[in-house]
Amino acid sequence: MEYIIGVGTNIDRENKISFAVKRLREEFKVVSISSVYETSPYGYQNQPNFYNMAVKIRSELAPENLLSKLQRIEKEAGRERKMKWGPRSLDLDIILWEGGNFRSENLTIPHYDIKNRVFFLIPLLEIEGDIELDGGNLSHLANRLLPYQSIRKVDFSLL
Ligand code: A4P
Ligand code: MG
Repeated sequence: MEYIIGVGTNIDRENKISFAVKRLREEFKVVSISSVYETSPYGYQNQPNFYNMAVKIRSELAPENLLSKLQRIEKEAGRERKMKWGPRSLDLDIILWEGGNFRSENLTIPHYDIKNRVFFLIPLLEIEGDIELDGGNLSHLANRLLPYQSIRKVDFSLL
């Protein structure tokens, strides 16, 4: 199964983004990776800018099992769950998967807020092209938000 993972960090972000890509490469077959983007905080505003990117992986794991594995990687990166929408060392979200819709008590795919977050839409557009989501295609959804959420590509090389 192919999955698109959203990677986000705003604490020690250069190291955490490199760590995330390294660990995803160790655990899964990485099919493609987006650029790294610097983004303004969404939700709670009084916190540092984020680095965000998307990574497409292939895995035999079912969605719930993949989520557990991603949460282990977040933990390795020192993630503590303190505050909703607050600063985080590493957040790994499942944005989309090949299987269409998935819903359980602790997991919803596509990500519940995908349409409102430029930091998901733009990296996704880079990897998948201008695909259609429920509600419009990626470029249409992103263009609507770009006046309010800033995003810029970072010159950051992932070895
Ligand atoms: N969960 C449900 N669906 C999913 C999914 N598709 N992928 C559940 C991953 N997890 C999913 O997430 C809470 C629970 O969501 C998980 O235990 C899982 O069972 P969390 O990461 O533990 O907690 P959180 O991140 O503090 O809360 P929340 O509501 O998920 O926050 P968000 O939505 O992740 O927002 N601004 C910028 N620019 N860039 C960012 O990356 N991130 C956030 C965090 C806020 N603002 C941001 C960014
Ligand atoms: Mg999360």
